[in-house]
Amino acid sequence: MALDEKTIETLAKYCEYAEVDNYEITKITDEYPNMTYEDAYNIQWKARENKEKRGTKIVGMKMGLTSQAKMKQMGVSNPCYGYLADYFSLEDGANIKIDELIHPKVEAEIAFVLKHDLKGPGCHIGDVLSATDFILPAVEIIDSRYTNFKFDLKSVIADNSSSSRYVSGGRMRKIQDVDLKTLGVVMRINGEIVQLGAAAAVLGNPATSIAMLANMLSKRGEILKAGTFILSGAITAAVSVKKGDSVNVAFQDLGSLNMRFV
Ligand code: 0L1
Ligand code: MG
Repeated sequence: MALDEKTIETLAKYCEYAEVDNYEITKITDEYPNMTYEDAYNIQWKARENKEKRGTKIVGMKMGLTSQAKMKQMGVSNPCYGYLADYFSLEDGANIKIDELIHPKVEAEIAFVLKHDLKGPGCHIGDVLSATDFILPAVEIIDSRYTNFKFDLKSVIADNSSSSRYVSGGRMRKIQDVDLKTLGVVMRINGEIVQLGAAAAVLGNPATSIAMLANMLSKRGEILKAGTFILSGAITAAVSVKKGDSVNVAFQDLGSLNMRFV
């Protein structure tokens, strides 16, 4: 740990205020190049705590940077996680106010809802399959607070892994009824196909991502409780959206999701 408690608190406010009031900030490693990954998660957890003190409910978790392509692009070998606040959640068919966001991008994901607790270390895919109540389709809207969506891994962790909004709904399924690796998605914007993908893009199998999250959380003595909603990571590349765009994502066996940026 390189940062003291006061600096953690200051940086938590720096990132969280930018998220709430949607403005761009300079990445924090510019000023604190020696900060550690532990510092970065301390900043994220402090911002989360501050939200909860103000009455915001934390409704789930997300994994980010789960594809080899994204990790390679950032020069890192590990994914990252973030939390989902109550106001991030939007219904299928939502009109999403783009003026409340900075430079949003959409990505297709599978959401898991747990029926049993998951606890690391040593959590593996078998534990995830038996602890999952159901899965359902989701579209994550990521929105880095950093200027031009440019950051390094420590800065993005502190910024809650670019979490912003998500749409979920569609058809829920028991996990044993789908082939999680070959599950295909087609993303259209304004009717045009912009992304195609298979869920194996997420660490070979999205359930692996959930196990990894449980193991990462165990380093802080945290667990994934029964009932937790988790975004497992992007199946497609993230695509920028602008005012007026209509997004449709069709998921094999899970129905489709729609949203419009207004
Ligand atoms: O959900 C994600 O994969 C995003 C993680 C943070 C990096 C980014 O904003 O691209
Ligand atoms: Mg994501």
